[in-house]
Amino acid sequence: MAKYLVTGAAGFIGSSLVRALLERGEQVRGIDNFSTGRRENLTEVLNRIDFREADILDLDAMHQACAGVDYVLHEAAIPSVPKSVLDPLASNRANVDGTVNVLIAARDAKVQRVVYAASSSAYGDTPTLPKHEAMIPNPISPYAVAKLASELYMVSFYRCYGLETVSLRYFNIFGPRQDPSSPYSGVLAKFSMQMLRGEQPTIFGDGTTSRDFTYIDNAVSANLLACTAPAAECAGRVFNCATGARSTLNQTFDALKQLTGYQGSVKYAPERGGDIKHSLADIAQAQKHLGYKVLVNFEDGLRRTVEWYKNQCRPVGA
Ligand code: UD2
Repeated sequence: MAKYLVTGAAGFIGSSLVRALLERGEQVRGIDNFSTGRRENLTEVLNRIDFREADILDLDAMHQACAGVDYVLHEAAIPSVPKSVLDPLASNRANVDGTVNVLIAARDAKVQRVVYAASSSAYGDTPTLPKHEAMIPNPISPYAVAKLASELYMVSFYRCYGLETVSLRYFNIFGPRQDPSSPYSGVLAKFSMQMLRGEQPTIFGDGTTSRDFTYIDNAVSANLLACTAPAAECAGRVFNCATGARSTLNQTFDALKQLTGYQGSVKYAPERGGDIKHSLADIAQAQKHLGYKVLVNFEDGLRRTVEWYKNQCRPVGA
């Protein structure tokens, strides 16, 4: 039994990792400052983990959190491209300074490996598809820059201190427990909930924007593989975490219409500043070096996600 620290444990991805680790019988410590994470995400597992309310910007708290830990899964962040465009300093603090704190604490505690939630936004708007890890990053938004900077810190800590690090460039992860309620929420969470409630969703742009939407189970599996893969295969490296397929926003709206029973139309609004037009991953490196496989495709993932939100909408006892 190994000891894992999940940062951002009350977030959508963090809380999914916590559950998967508990299912495998691992020992889990979680930290969150509830800036974007929610206590409800941990409700039924809270008494099975060592949870601490802490901020990754608090280095002392990070030193305490890393003590005795084998693996750190670093998910804590302020995710959102538009939020970072509005407040680049806050994005930089959480997404860069916070990461450096986690790395320092992990190094000092002699943690075996740190796996980092990097982002596909690092690729930026390069015309080449699919995006592969050897491409030169070309980030657009402050969020993308911060995520890329943290990725480089991961590599640096491996090179300078021998701390094993693996960065997983997440491509639009979605699924149960993703918060649908904020204007900055991921598009699939937002649309699912809006359409189930009969509210009209808004597509920014003409709807031809495409994403390699990746169901949460694939990201969870990539994290677990990144912990156990031999260091020679993955330490100090970056891998795409995706499905290798993409859907446009228009296609996604149509699929959600079927699944939610929404009868209305969609509204179109101007594109969001900082957005990338197309995103699609080459997943060959993760397959080769981590043994990664796509466990759940987009269609099945979307079905499971809508089912989950339907249950959330249902009145208690219904
Ligand atoms: C970026 C990253 C993703 C992750 C995420 C964290 C890319 C390609 N992906 O996701 O991997 O790091 O940031 O936040 O950079 N949209 C609408 N209507 C809405 C909401 C969104 O049309 O109500 C559009 C939005 O303008 C964008 C697309 O949907 O074109 C996806 O937006 P998102 O916020 O779900 O995720 P994105 O791509 O910024």
